[in-house]
Amino acid sequence: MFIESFKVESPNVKYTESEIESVYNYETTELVHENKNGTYQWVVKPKTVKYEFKTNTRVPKLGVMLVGWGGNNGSTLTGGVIANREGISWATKDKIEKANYFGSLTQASAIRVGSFQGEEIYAPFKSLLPMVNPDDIVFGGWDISNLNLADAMARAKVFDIDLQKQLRPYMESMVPLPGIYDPDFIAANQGDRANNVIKGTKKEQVQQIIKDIKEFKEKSKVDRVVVLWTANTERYSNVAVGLNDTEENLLASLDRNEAEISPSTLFAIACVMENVPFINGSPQNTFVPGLIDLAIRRNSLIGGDDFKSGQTKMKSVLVDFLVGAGIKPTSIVSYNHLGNNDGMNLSAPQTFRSKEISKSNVVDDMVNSNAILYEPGEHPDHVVVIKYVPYVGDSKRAMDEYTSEIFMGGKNTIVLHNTCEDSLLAAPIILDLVLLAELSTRIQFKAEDEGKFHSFHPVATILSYLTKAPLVPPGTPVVNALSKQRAMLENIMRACVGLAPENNMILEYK
Ligand code: NAI
Ligand code: DG6
Repeated sequence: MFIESFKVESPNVKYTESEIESVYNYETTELVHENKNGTYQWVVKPKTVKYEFKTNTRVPKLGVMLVGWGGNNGSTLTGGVIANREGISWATKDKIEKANYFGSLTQASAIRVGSFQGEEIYAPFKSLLPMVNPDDIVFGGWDISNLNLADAMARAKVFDIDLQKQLRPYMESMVPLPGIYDPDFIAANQGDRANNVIKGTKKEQVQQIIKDIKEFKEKSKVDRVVVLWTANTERYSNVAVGLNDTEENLLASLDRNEAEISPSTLFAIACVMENVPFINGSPQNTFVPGLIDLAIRRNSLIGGDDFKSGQTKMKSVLVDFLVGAGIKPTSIVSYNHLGNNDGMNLSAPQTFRSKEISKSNVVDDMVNSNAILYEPGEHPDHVVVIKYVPYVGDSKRAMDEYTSEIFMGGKNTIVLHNTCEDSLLAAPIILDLVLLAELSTRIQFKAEDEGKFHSFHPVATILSYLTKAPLVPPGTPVVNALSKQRAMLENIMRACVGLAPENNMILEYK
């Protein structure tokens, strides 16, 4: 059965006019490596830590500024939200389609709330905590190409033509602000697009971005702004002592107009200075150590990297399943071709390298979790290939071969072929990223030994379900397995309303 909403009634939960307060017992373990009579042994001690959560229930009017607004993802997301808001339907050769938010964890997935008379009861994911309704988001942003969003949507060739015609009047007046163009960081084949660029030194460019955010906030009368990078993949920037290794060095490099500060890092600096959440949807190392320092010191949310949309999402499910089943993946070969502007930009070796890195490390945690299968340091062969084939446009074709060792020397090969419009996968993920980033800024918590409530760590690991290479604070484990990432997010949200984590034990029926 499906219910639309629910309220928790418990001595541990209080709903006030502006907050949900919950007391939550976090059941965890403490590990000790003990010397008992000359032999070391691991001792695991169950431990309960009392936490208090406070969620501000006043949902702000949210502005979302996209860097790369006129790209395939930017125009598809903007058009998709307008279509939902306006209740647009359109004819295809198959049927009449209606706008939806399929592919969005927050808008189109469900959580189990319990059982009632022998039946499992589910509710929308978004019913857990008050969240911004995506229909109410005001969009804005930057692009190095000056096309208005209606023309950008036509250039992207993602939506059916009947839908494009209906969206055009809403999108014609939306024009991206000039972006920061630095040809050293993206493929040379993007040069023709760059007709809308901010001039000046890097410091002046940062100041301009700050001004843009302030003006957007004022003009669109939004309470909060989230900025998300969905612009071209950049090459990695060098990380070097004295350049960007600390906050001081990064800011000094900015003063010196140092060439090696990438446009995405400049956008991120501007956002951190303004205390505006900044999310990186591309694979490059925008978050150089100095920027992470800056964000931590200013307690300003940063999250990333690289949307986890298709091939990698499958990988973080399939390898988790294989390794979890005691099967040993030994070779993973991932090939894809696509023909959109992203594919064209990735056809340059330096930008491809950024994508190769983010796509290659996504099974490490699963492999490292099972020493019955893998020797220390052993890893499956993992190859990533991307080719640009203009004809297929946004419709990406991904082919994967997983070879594993099974019982008694047997081999198992699984082959997947996945065809899908890339931007239709990415747009709902962008939506989730901005909605969850905003929500997380309204949550405060403290453990029993902490005096004061505080927000989540500014490096937002809570967003990791949505990214290929989750950015984590220094010294924190990276989790790539999709089901663990989802459980983490859902269970933290459940804790905020005093619900136990979903443990799937269903003991009442055993
Ligand atoms: P796109 O090439 O269609 O759009 C990128 C836009 O960014 C372009 O309009 C370009 O003019 C603009 N741009 C480039 N540099 C800029 C700058 N410095 N400032 C402002 N605007 C700038 O690409 P698409 O398909 O929208 O993808 C965007 C990013 O998302 C790419 O980096 C891609 O690798 C990443 N991504 C996409 C996924 C997908 O499934 N579509 C999944 C994972 C990541
Ligand atoms: C080619 O791989 C283009 C990329 O931008 C991908 O579409 C994007 O990284 C999605 O990756 P994945 O592995 O989640 O499908």
